[in-house]
This record gives sequence, C-alpha cells and structure tokens, in this order.
Amino acid sequence: MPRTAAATHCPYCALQCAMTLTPVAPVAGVASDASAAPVTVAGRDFPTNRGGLCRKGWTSAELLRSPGRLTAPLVRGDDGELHEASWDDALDLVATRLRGIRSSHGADAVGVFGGGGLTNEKAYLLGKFARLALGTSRIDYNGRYCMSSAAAAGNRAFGVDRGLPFPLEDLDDADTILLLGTNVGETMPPFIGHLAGAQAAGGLVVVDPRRTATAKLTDEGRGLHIQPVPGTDLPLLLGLIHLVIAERLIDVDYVEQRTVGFDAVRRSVAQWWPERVQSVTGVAALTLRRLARRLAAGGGTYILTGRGVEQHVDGTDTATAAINLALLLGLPGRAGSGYGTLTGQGNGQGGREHGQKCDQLPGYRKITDPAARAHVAGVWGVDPDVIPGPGVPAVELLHSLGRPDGVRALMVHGSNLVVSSPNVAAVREGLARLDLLVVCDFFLSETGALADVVLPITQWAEEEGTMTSLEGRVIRRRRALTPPDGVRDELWVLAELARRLDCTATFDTDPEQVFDELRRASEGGIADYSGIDYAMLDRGEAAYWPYPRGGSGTPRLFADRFAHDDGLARLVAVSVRGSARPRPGSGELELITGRLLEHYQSGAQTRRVPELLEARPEALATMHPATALRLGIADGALVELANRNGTVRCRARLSTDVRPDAVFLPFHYGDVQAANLLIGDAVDPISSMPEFKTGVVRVTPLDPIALDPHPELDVLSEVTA
Ligand SMILES: Nc1nc2c(c(=O)[nH]1)N[C@H]1C(S)=C(S)[C@@H](COP(=O)(O)OP(=O)(O)OC[C@H]3O[C@@H](n4cnc5c(=O)[nH]c(N)nc54)[C@H](O)[C@@H]3O)O[C@H]1N2
Ligand SMILES: Nc1nc2c(c(=O)[nH]1)N[C@H]1C(S)=C(S)[C@@H](COP(=O)(O)OP(=O)(O)OC[C@H]3O[C@@H](n4cnc5c(=O)[nH]c(N)nc54)[C@H](O)[C@@H]3O)O[C@H]1N2
Ligand code: SF4
Ligand SMILES: [Mo]
Repeated sequence: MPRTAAATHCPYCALQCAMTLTPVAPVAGVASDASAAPVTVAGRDFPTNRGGLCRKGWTSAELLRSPGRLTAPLVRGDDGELHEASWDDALDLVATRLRGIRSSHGADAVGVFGGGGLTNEKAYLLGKFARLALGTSRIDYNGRYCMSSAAAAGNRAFGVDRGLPFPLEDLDDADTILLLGTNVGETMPPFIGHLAGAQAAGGLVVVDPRRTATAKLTDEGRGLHIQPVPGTDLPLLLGLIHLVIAERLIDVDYVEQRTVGFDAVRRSVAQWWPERVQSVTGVAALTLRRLARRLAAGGGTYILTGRGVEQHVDGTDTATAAINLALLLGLPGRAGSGYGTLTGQGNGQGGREHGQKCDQLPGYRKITDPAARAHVAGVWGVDPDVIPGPGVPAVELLHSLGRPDGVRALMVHGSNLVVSSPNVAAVREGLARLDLLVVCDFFLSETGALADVVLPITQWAEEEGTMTSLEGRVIRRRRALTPPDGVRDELWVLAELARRLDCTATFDTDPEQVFDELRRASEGGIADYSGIDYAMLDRGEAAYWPYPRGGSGTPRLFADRFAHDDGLARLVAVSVRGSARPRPGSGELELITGRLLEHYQSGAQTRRVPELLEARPEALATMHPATALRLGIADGALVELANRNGTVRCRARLSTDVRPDAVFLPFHYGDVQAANLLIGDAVDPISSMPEFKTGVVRVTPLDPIALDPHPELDVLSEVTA
C-alpha cells in the first residue's frame, strides 16, 4: 500500500473540493477494525474550496472498507439469487450473452447507461466501447437528468457549453449575485464562501420556492429571497427582461456589438409587464422592479442557474431567458460580471464532453458531422462508417427496455437509475423485461440488486484519472491506497470485455494512456483537451479547456468573442408554452424535489455512511404547518403522496420554509420512499431533460392502525431502527 499522502479531490460533487488522503498505518499489537477507514481525509487548500469540505467529503473514506463493499463479481444463478463468481466466469458470461443478443436482435439491442461521476478516461472509453466493441448507437447517461437543459441553452447562445466561463473566485468581488434555483448552501457548502462579498454588499438574491439554507444567507439585509410559485421561473425572467428593456437598463453598446436577435426578444417580452408577472409567479411587481435595477446597477453582477429552474419541460427555455437577461445587461465576458450554470456531478462537465451522450463523439463533437466522424475514426483506427449514428436520449432509451426493437441488454456504469430516473415504477418494469442487465459498481445499489451480473470496481481513492470541475478545470484524481482483492479497475473491465467481443480497436487500461488518446480524439473539437497532459497537472498547473496543443487554456471565456463562427452571442426569443406546467387542483400541492446536505443523489453511497444515514435516515415530506393543519397531518405522521404516476409513503415534517401550496421531497431514497415514483415521463423537447422539479400531488395522512400489516411500514421501521 502506498504510504505517502495523496493530493486528490472529493468523490462526490462538481465543486471537486481538494483533499489529502493519508493512509492509516496499523498500530503494532492492536487489532485493526476491518471496516475502519484506511485513510484519513483532510481538506486541502484550493481556489474553489479553500481547505473546506462538507460533511459528505469528510466522511467519504468510510465507504472504502464499508461492509457492503462488493469484492467479487456476482452472477444470478438458477435459484434467482446473486452468487459470487470468478472474474473470468463473469466476463465470459457477459460477453457470450451480449454476442447472442446482438446476433439475434442486432447491435442496437444492447444499451449502455453511463454517469457523470466517471473520470474523463472512463467516460471516453465507455463511449468508445459502446460504438466499437458493441457497435451500438444506444448509449446515453445520467447527465441527461442533470445538465442537459443548461447545456442546450449554453450551446445555443454562446456556441459552447462550459458551465462556468469564469473561475469561482471571481464571484468574491461581485456586488450582486442572482442564484436561480440552486441551494448551494446544502449542495456545495464550501461554495458559499464565494458569496460573502455580495452578502456584504446586500446583493445576494436567491430565487427558490423554499426558504433554503441558501435563501437564509440573504437574511438581515444581506440580500433578497424571492419565493415564486414553483415552475414559474420563465415568466419571472421574461418579466425581468421586459423591465430592463422598458426602464432602459440594457447595455446598448454590448447588445449591438456582441449579440444578435435583440428585436425578437424585445417583442417576445412585450406582454410580460410586472403586474402580469406578479399574478403568475406571486412575486410582487415592486420586488421585480427593485431586482431589475439592482442587477443593472453595475459593481459586478453574476447570474447563476441550478437544477431548480432547469429540470422542467421548459428548462432549456428558462435557462435561455436567464442568458438573455445576462446578455442584455452585458454581463457574459465582461470582467467582474458573468453568467453561468452550476454543474452537479463530480465529472458532470467532463462527462458531457467525451462521448457518452447519444449524439456525441469525443471533444463535444457531433456524431452526425462527417468531419468529426472522420477525425475520431482516424484516432480509433477504424473506418468512419463503422461508428454508429446517433442514439436516443436517456428517457427514451429506458422506455425501450425489453420492447420489440428496443434494448434487450443494458450495461450500467455509474448510475442508480431505478431510484433517480423519472417514473421509476416503469423503469423497474423495463429492467425486469430485459434479457440481460449488467451493473458495474462498488456497492449493490438498488439497480445492482436487479442485475444478472454485477462487476465490482475500484473507488476514487484507489484509482488514477482526471475530472473536469464545474469551472471547466481539469484536475487529477490520485490513488492513495491499494484496492481490496477482487475488485478491478473499470478501464480494465471495458478492455477485457472488448477483447472477449473480438474488438480489434485498442482499449488501454493505463489512465494516462487513455487520456493521451482522449487528447488526440478531442483535438480540434469544441472541448479540446489536446494541450493538457498528466505531467502539467501533476506540477499543479491550472488547465481549463479549450486547451489546444501548443496553446493555452483560460479560466475566463468570452472576453473578446463567443464561440459561434461570427463571434457573436445569440439572443433567442422564448415564450411560455400554455401546457408547460400542470397546476394543482383543489386538495393538491405543488411537488418540489431536490437534495439534502447529507445525501448524494440516489443515496447509493451516502446511505451507507453510518453518520449520514443516522442524520437523515428516511425521506421526509416537508410542508407548511398551516397546510398540514388543513390536511389533518401532524409532525412526524405517516403520509401518502399520490398522483397519476404513483404513490410515495413516508413521514411528514412541518416547516414554514416551504410555501403553503407546496410539499418538498428529497429524491435520495428507494423503495416506497422514492420521489421518482411521482415523476412522469414528460421531457423538455429540446434537451430531453425530465421534469423532476414539476409535479402535483395529493397528500393524505395515513392511519398507522388501518395500514397494518403493510410492507412499506417495514421499510420505514427498518430505516428508522
Ligand atoms: N448534498 C448534495 N449535494 C449535491 C448533490 C446531492 O445529491 N446532494 N448532487 C450534486 C448534483 S448532481 C447536482 S445536479 C447539484 C444540484 O444542486 P442544486 O441545483 O442546488 O440542487 P437541488 O436541490 O436539486 O435544487 C435546487 C433548488 O431548486 C429549488 N426548486 C425546485 N423547484 C423550483 C422551481 O420551480 N423554481 C426555482 N427557482 N427553484 C426550484 C429547490 O427548492 C432546491 O432548493 O448538487 C450537487 N451536489
Ligand atoms: N426527483 C428527482 N430526481 C432526480 C433529481 C432531482 O433533483 N429530483 N436529480 C437528477 C440529477 S441532477 C442527477 S445527476 C441524477 C443522479 O442520480 P444517479 O444517476 O442515480 O447517480 P448516483 O446516485 O450518484 O449513482 C451513481 C452510482 O454509480 C456508482 N458509481 C460511482 N462512481 C462510479 C464509477 O466511477 N463507476 C461506476 N461504474 N459506478 C460508479 C455509485 O456507487 C452509484 O451506485 O438524479 C436525477 N434524479
Ligand atoms: S461540496 Fe461537493 S466536492 Fe466539496 S466536500 Fe462536499 S460533496 Fe465533496
Ligand atoms: Mo446532477
């Protein structure tokens, strides 16, 4: 085991806080606890986290020797149970079954579902594996649930999708920061250090239907919390655009010199005068006027979006409206001001650049572009015709599971999709219809538990690689310790399967070699990594893409031009579609889903950390006490949340932080507590983003006696035990 400390980054979110992992030396004569963390975690100074970590980061090492860690492949036997198997047997079985399914049903009968937590190397190799070893077009990933709307809006407006076109430190000096639908106080706690300047200037503005930890940062004159009706951010932003135009607050020179499309945008907001916006969003016209003037006051203004405004069927248009507002105020590319979106997953940025998206080749290239295909085919040493065409986005891929002409075998790398996908009841049925489900993971997640074969892999502290943070900065993940016997590196798993599938293309298993190949594949693309190498990252150089060979990268994009050929940004007129949002009927509440500080995503990892599970053992439906009183629900009572998609059973928590017309449910839990039982199949027509943040539910108290015996109560008592 390496005994020196490793300078690496957190396994979880896109802030990628820097940490140092130091192996724990065994103490002579003292028996060590096999499940104890084998490394200690310390925060490391870095511009984004400045030595800070959140509770998830501090406890991350506990997963390395967690009792539930998988250390041998699992194969489902004739008895219907999963049994340990050798690697050779498990991989031979997967390869044989994949070949059979492919020869009977065609290459597109095999699907791949990737993840934004994979290193750049894994994400790149997974895309190559799908296209060459499986020959399938059917690959997509969980970033579709996360960044797709913001990405679509950014590409459309700026010609490039780098979440933050400036370093986080730039926020420190801002007078005004508008946070739209993001709760960084819980989702990226060290981030809030960068809000202190705006708070001191009284200019932190948080738009969230809940009074979140982040909203509370605006208390005592440090800013403004706006609590709109959920799902009304688009009219809210159209109203702000109307106001900045009507009150002549726009930066006329900037709009003339750096953008196109102003007239259409002006016309499109004509109808959104403040009083009308007030009637739709519940936000007072006076507040809107104050906000418009504040945003235009100069002194440094930033507008940032998060999932709260993006995960709707009009998410791309809402992000576009936020960009339009920023462009009219002349913010993007101006020193000390800007627009950005906060990428979520650890490698949510790099994961959306190197080919696990159904329509994409490495370097953020379009799979339909003949020149892109020819370039990548050259790097891969294949004929361009061998590379399949575009596949289908995640929700459509999941709909096709086990259907005639659909996907019959699915490989999952980095997602617990039976908890985190919309309409999880239908996803469970789809997975049950499959001929083969293969899950690569370090724990038996809810999805893994349904698999035919589970392949155990190394965790972050046991592997080398690169991640691209929310700033578009490429950073090094470094190995701090030897993995347990029996687990394998994911690159090795892909290479071994490719070999067994007789794929003649190269599948390197050394991360640095894979990165070197990724660099060549990305060369000349939008996300060009060709000038970045491990040696410079190891020297501590800050590398932001695009970073062409022989050139350099920059933390600040757009200073002189945008990425469209003419260098101009596009103002794109968007409008409220009548049917975009279901409205609650009588007896119904707006459903808000989102995150808690202690849990990460589907909870597959954090529900296995004792301290985090203890802090947040079960899903709680949070509602206003007045609403609860009206519905006859006491604090802590069992409730049922139901709509036409499904039913969730959990306990209620009462808090005035939620609007009286809404109920908040975190999505970190499985079984009967899975929030996504309540989320339907609708997606944004441009990005295919599911509407995780839009829904209506009927909430009713459950009589515990009448319910007995009900299996879902066992689930609840198990987690609370
Ligand atoms: N603790 C923790 N941190 C995480 C993660 C995690 O699972 N747990 N996941 C990471 C990932 S992948 C992501 S994408 C990020 C997400 O980070 P955020 O975007 O900050 O997280 P969410 O909680 O999904 O949503 C943010 C807020 O949107 C609000 N919201 C809901 N509906 C609406 C609406 O209609 N309008 C507005 N304006 N707001 C609304 C919710 O009340 C919520 O407070 O977090 C990352 N960090
Ligand atoms: N209702 C509702 N649903 C949501 C959201 C919401 O706000 N509301 N948010 C959505 C968002 S933004 C996101 S990002 C998704 C995320 O939801 P998921 O896609 O389910 O993400 P995770 O829970 O992080 O699952 C990752 C799985 O992969 C494993 N894993 C981690 N690293 C690796 C690796 O390197 N290789 C492999 N093979 N496995 C690995 C983990 O152990 C875990 O089991 O959920 C979405 N679902
Ligand atoms: S904020 Fe994100 S990256 Fe930082 S410690 Fe927490 S989970 Fe890890
Ligand atoms: Mo995400």
